[in-house]
Amino acid sequence: MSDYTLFYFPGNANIAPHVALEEAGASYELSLVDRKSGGLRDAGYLALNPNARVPTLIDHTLGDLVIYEAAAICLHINDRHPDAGLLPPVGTPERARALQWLIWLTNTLQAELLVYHYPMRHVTEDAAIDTVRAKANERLDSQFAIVANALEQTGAYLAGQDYSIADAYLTMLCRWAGRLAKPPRTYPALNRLVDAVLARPAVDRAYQTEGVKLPYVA
Ligand SMILES: N[C@@H](CCC(=O)N[C@@H](CS)C(=O)NCC(=O)O)C(=O)O
Repeated sequence: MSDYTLFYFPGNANIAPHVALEEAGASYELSLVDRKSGGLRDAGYLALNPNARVPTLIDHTLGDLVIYEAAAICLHINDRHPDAGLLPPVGTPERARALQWLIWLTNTLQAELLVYHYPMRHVTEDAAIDTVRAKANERLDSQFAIVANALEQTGAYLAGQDYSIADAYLTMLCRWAGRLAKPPRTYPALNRLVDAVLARPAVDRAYQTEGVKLPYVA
């Protein structure tokens, strides 16, 4: 049996944890949760993740520990594979930056992208959908500008000169934002980062296995 099972749907929030598993050279298997046929609300899946969201990870090396939240899964994989280079060393400025960005990505940029993609969940009248999406788009524009500006300051990657799992997380979110009026790749710093992340063999393997089509990020 593999050490981990990752529940996923192609291109969803699982792709950063999937990259983490690949970078770590971990022994894992994937389990498709078919969103289109109600898989997220299947009783068996809800017992693992009552949020009815992907991803969920089972860590078979820890008594079948079940863990959800994509960023938490990335951190957990880093803890289990400390030599995989997923995060800078503990106690360094680079580590602090990587953590800051990983948390910001999940609780700010990702949350806003969900409003943008699911505006209907935030209205009582369909007539308000366009306004909700437009306001989300405005906030996303300023958030992508913030992270692009930070990348200009820190160098190649979010934590500094070296890649971390936060960069794979950002790349996942850039992909979800490809249809914004001002797509992430229009910022030179984001364009460079996305290219650098996608050139990593571990990233390519994760995207290909999930069947996410090239060029991955528009
Ligand atoms: N905070 C969660 C969010 C996960 C999430 O929203 N996943 C989406 C796919 S990208 C999902 O399962 N959506 C199902 C739905 O919204 O009904 C995480 O980061 O793991």
